[in-house]
Amino acid sequence: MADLTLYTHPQSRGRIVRWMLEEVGTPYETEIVPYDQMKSERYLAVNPMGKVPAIRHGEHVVTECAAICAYLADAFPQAGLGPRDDEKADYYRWLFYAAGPVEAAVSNKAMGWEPTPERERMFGYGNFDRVVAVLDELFSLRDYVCGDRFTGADVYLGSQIMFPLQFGQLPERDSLLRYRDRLQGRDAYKRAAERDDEAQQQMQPAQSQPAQPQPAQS
Ligand SMILES: N[C@@H](CCC(=O)N[C@@H](CS)C(=O)NCC(=O)O)C(=O)O
Repeated sequence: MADLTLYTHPQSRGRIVRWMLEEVGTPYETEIVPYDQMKSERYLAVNPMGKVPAIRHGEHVVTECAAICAYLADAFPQAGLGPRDDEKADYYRWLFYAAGPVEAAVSNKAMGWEPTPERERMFGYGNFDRVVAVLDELFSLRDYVCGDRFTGADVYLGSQIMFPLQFGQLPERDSLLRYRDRLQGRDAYKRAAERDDEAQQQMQPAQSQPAQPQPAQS
């Protein structure tokens, strides 16, 4: 029995962590948590937020996709997914940028809401267009978060770009499409997607529920 368990749902951000686990290449078990059981006492004991994904590694539980990606890169250094010393600045900078400003900007916009120009200064992301422009410039100048080498930060930032592109929540800038294509060409990405697609097919319709924010209807 592996001492690493992924708690996930195939229609969720759990896909990010599945991809990271496939990049790491270590054995793990999967426990699918249906949406109607995420607030069960049993699962709240794993993640008191009642959300997936989470991992259990030995005695440790880690939640939050970005933290899980960083944790796995550290815990399995042989996979080479953590930053070298000269990559740390970019790695941490853009990992946290993805988990904070990018996620907030995209999800607020997808819900049909943006701060007014007078209130932008109160929001960590300022405004959606600026976040897009920063990402566009970043990937116009480099192939991966840390330059020319793929790391765990690409699993997370890449996912924060790929999911919104898929749902029409980010503009299709050439730089972002090229980055997406590089990431989606990876064997580990394809393996992870196959496993989640299979898990999805095996679920009863009642257990399956899209978790992506849907654009507000006007
Ligand atoms: N900040 C968390 C977000 C996790 C999250 O919102 N997961 C959604 C699925 S994508 C969920 O579990 N929703 C179920 C619920 O809130 O009841 C992370 O990055 O892991």
